[in-house]
Amino acid sequence: MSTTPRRVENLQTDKGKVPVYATGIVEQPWDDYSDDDHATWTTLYARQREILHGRASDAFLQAQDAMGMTPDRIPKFSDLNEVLEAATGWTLMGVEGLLPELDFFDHLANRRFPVTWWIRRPDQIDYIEEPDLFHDLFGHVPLLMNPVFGDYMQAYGQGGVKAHGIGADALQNLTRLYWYTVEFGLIREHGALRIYGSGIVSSKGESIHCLDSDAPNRIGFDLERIMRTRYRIDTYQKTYFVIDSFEQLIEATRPDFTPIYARLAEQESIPAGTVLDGDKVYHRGTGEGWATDADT
Ligand code: HBI
Ligand code: FE
Repeated sequence: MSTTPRRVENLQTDKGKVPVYATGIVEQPWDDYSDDDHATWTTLYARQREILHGRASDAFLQAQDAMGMTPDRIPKFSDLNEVLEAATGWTLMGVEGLLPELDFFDHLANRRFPVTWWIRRPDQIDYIEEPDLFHDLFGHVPLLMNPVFGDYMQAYGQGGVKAHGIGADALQNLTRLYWYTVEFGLIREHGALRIYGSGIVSSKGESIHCLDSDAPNRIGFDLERIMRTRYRIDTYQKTYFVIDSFEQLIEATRPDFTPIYARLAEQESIPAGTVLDGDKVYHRGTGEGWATDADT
C-alpha cells in the first residue's frame, strides 16, 4: 500500500464542519487500493462469512447484508454512509489508525465511527496487531445499523468523554466494558451462544475458539463485574461475557457511572481467568493453554 492519503482539512458534514483532529482524518483513497488490497478483503470476507455461519449472531449477519457489504471489492465509505446514515444516523470516516481516547470517544458521542483507511498486507492475512480496515469495517461497522446497538455505541462515547474527565481508573473500567462487549462479546440467541464482538468476528481463530474450545469461561453479563475484570491483548480471551440482548447493554449504560466508578475504586481488579461465586456460569473453562503472565 503506497498511498499517502490526502488529509481532509475540514471534514464537511451535514452537521457542519467537523474540526480535524491532529490524529489524521483522511478521505478513503479508494481509487488507490491495489489488486492485492481488494484480494485481501475478498479472501478475509469470504473466509469469515463461511466460519461465522451458525456462529455469529443473526443481528450481525443481517446488518452486514443490509449494508450491501460483499466480498467483491473493498466497500466505499461513501456508499456505506448513504445506507448507514439513513438507518441510524451513524457515519464512517477514514482515519490513520488508533486515535487518542478522547478523540475516539468524541467521535462515537457524535455518531461518527473512525475506520482505518488501509488494509493489512497479504502476509498479515491471519493476524495483525493493530486494527486495520478489515477489523473496523467488517467487524465494527455492521452493528451500527442496529438501532439499539447504535445507541449503545453513542452512549459509550458519551460515557468515555465523561470518564476522561474523571480519571484513569474510570477510563480503565470503561475500557474493560468496551473490551468485553463491543470487541469480544457473546450474545444468547435462540437459546445458543452467538458472537457479536468485532475483535472475534474479524479473527478466524477466535471465531472458532470462543464457542468451540473448553478452555475459556463463558459467563453472564454483569456490568460492574466486567468493569473489574482484567483482559488479554495478546492472546484469545480467557473469559467471554454473554448478554441476553442489546437492550440489556443499553439498559446497563443508562445510569450515571460516577457512583459506580467510586464503588469500583474500592474493589480489587479480577484476573481475566477467574470465576466468582456470584457468576452466572454458562461454561467454566479448563484454562488449557492460558498465558500465565499478567493480564492487562
Ligand atoms: N481509535 N480508531 C480507533 N479505533 C478504536 O477502536 C479505538 C481507538 N482509540 C482508543 C480505543 N479504541 C480504545 O482505547 C477504546 O477503549 C477507547
Ligand atoms: Fe476494534
